[in-house]
Amino acid sequence: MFEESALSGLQALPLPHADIAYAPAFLPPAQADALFSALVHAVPWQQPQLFIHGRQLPTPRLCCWMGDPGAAYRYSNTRFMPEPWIAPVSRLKTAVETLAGTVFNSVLLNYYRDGRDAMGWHSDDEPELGPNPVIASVSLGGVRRFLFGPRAGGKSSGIELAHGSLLLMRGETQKNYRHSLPRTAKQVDGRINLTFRNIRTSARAE
Ligand SMILES: [Mn+2]
Repeated sequence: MFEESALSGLQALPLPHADIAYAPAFLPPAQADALFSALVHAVPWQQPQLFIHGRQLPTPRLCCWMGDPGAAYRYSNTRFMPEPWIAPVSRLKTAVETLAGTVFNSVLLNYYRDGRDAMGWHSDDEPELGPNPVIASVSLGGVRRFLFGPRAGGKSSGIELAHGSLLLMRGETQKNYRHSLPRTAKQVDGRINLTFRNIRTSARAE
C-alpha cells in the first residue's frame, strides 16, 4: 500500500489529490515513552468550552496552543494565544523540521485521555495557514484510528497512527480532504498528538 523512501522512512499514502506521508517509527520507542510522560505533566493543558447550536459543551479532549509570540490561532471560534515553547516540544520541533524540510512557528497539542475523547471532521484550512500548508503531526501513546474523508464525497480511508509516528500533510491535502479522530469503545491508552504548523502572522485578519 505504501511507497517507501529508504532515506527518511517516509511512506506515501496513496490518496488521490493529496500529499500525505507517514513515518511510523519517527521516534525510537524509549524516546516516545519519555516524551509522552514529560508532556502529560509539563504542558499547561486546557479544556475550552465549545458552542454548538447554542449549547455550551467542554471540548472532548485537552489542548494547548504553543508557539512563537504573535502566532495566534483561531479554532472553533476561539482565539488561542500561544503558550511559550517548553524544551521537549522545542527539541521535537527541530527534529520534525529536519524531516519535513520546512520551519514551523507553532504547534497545537491535543491530549485524548481515553476512547471517549475525539476530534470531529474538519480541515486545517484556516486562512492563517495560507494555501497548501505543511502540517506535521506527531503521535504519542495509545494507537487511534485517524480518518481522511474526501470533501467531494465518497469513502473515507483510515490509518492507525503509531506511538512515535509522524504524519505529514502537504499540498492540496487540506483542500481536498477532511480528517477526524473518531471515538472508540475499545480500551485505549491516552494519546497525545502534536500538529506543527506555520502561522502567517502578517496575514491575520484583525
Ligand atoms: Mn486537524
